[in-house]
Amino acid sequence: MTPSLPVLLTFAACLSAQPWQPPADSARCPSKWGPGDQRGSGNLMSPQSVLRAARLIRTGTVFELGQVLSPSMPLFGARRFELTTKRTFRNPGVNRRGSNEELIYSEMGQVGTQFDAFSHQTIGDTLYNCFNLDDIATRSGFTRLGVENVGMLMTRGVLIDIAGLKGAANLDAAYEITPADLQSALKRQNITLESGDAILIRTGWSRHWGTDNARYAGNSPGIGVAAADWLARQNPMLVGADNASVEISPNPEPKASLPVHQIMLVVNGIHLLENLKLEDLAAQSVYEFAFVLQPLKLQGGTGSTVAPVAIR
Ligand code: UVW
Repeated sequence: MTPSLPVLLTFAACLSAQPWQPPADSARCPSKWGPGDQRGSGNLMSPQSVLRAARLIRTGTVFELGQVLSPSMPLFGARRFELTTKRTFRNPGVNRRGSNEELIYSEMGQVGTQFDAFSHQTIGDTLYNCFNLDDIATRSGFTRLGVENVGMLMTRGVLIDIAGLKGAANLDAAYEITPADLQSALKRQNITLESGDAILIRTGWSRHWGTDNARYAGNSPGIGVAAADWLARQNPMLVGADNASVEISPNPEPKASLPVHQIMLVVNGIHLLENLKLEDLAAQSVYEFAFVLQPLKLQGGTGSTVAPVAIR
């Protein structure tokens, strides 16, 4: 018996409702940047990307996109941040020079506004470009894909204001940003994406940072699998957002754990940037700017706390 159209459609709907499955290693490696490549989307950094960004600087206005690091910021899982001031000594010289410093106990790779390197996430036992976890992970850092390989990034930045599109202070916690949302927001802002952009997505969720940390660190809106696939096809230098994980969390598919992390970092070699401050850019309708970021040179680190800037 030939199945009816509704039966076929239901079957198709069931298929599309399957949780995202990572591609086989053979389907994603070597990466488009070649066997052994460790830089992924960082390869889009070039003198041309710097000049392209510099041409967007018109007024010299700087927007700081990084959150302040403190023990009272939202922290995920067992992550922590402690800063102990060391009032060290008063020097014996006639000029009475005193000296102060601090000891920080933290995961400097994964707190605050944070940049994810490719050693941060795996699909099973392999990472970006199919480096094997056991081959590159040591007790004192990763021998490949460490954040020290990234270096300075400067490129055209684009804000995609989804909260603005929806006329909301922030998206609802369970809101999954779709490709249609991204496209509608870009159209509303009269802007198009270009290869090599730093794409920053505003959900409005950062308004809970420091005011309601439990809410900030709980369920949060963000891009879903379809939007991540669409963004990856735009060939960005990085994708960031004003929430904890860039993606919707938890994923609407309960069997999927942060699939966008794998789509971006592992499958496509695209860096993620989390916990951004985007309110000032949105308030002033600054949608295109020079974007500058340099991760800490933590040898073998999985990421870096950062203080990126937008300049227009
Ligand atoms: C989250 O903790 C949500 O993401 P990441 O591990 O990238 O910080």
